[in-house]
Amino acid sequence: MKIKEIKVIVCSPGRNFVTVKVITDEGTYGIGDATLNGREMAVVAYLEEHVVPCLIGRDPNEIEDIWQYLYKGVYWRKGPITMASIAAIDMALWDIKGKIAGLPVYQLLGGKSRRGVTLYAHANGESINDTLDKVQEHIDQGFKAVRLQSAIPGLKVTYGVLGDKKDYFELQGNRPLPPEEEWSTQKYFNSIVDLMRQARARFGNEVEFLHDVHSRLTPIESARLGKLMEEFNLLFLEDASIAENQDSYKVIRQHTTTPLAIGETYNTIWDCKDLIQNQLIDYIRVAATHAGGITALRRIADFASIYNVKIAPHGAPDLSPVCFAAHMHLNIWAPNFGIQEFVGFGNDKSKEIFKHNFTVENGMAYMSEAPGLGIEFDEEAALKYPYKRSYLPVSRLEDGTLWNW
Ligand code: CS2
Ligand code: MG
Repeated sequence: MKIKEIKVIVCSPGRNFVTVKVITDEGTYGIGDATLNGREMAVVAYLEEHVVPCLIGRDPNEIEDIWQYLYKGVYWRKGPITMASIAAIDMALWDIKGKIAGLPVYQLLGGKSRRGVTLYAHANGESINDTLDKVQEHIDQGFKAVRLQSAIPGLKVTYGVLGDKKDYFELQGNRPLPPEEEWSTQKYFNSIVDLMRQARARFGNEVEFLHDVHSRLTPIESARLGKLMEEFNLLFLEDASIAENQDSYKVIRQHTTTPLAIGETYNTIWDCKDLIQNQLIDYIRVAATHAGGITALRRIADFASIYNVKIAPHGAPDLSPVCFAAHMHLNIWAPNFGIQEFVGFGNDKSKEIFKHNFTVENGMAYMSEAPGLGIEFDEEAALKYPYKRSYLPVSRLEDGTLWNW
């Protein structure tokens, strides 16, 4: 069997998604996600100009060799563009291998380690009450874990809450430019403890709470937040400080026992190694799409399991349903699976394009037993929703200083 053709298809059913379709000379095909929010077309060019030409004619069964070929062969290793490109090819090759074997990919990874995949939902609110009402909605749907993000009094918009805007396209206005948001650590500290205190008062200790700091605090501020959060018994505090400065987690760890999660912007095992090896984090949140696919995430999961660090893959709305499918196979297999972020299966347009049999019930997701990744991509439907340039926001302190979004 040989790779005959590779298509790179961009669509925008609500968010921009980049999907790769690898087609073999025997007609079997596989799909993969290459979506890098805000830089989609750079990945498309990387794939079309550089990756596709050197894979035509290769044997799709050689997943590991093709992974090494694209990772080591490029010489300029790592980085979000390279790793999203490798990831999409990798997912598609696992999809093909599962279809050839007539087995779901998780069976090729070693089978199920659990009945279902525990999910956490998002409660994003314009006020503390609004956020807690959203928590109630998720509890009513059976979720056992909810991430809480609330508007910060005195700041117009902040991560997770868009004010009166329905999405990032609307937030950035007609001429797409990165929307500018304000940040104040003091205003944040004035509201975050209240949010968690009121949440525990209303819901008790049965439901797990999570919170995403989104890398906005300095190391010592993160340490202080971690301490303040201890009484609220969070499942984890995410991206407490900037991801590049891994030493900051030594500072945070010294001051608090609040569990720490990081990894959504990491692209390789090298980004995670020291944090895992030195027991500075408790959950690794790398996404298959951004860290080199199923082959890479399996390696990171295995490495993390040695240190009792669990995987909690990133699952934001700007990762496509194909990435979610890949995560489901890794999550149902990984002995050290922790929890999966879940924001729904997208809008009707997205469901028209991406078809699958994964189900969600009582806050748990259940596998599709279809061969391969268990998700189909409707190219014709995708063509109805063309790409729209969009940017992620930037954040400025009140004095105008550019800060971490
Ligand atoms: C966030 C993401 O879900 C999360 O944990 O950090 O929503 C993140 O902001 C986006 O994926 C950026 O594109
Ligand atoms: Mg996050």
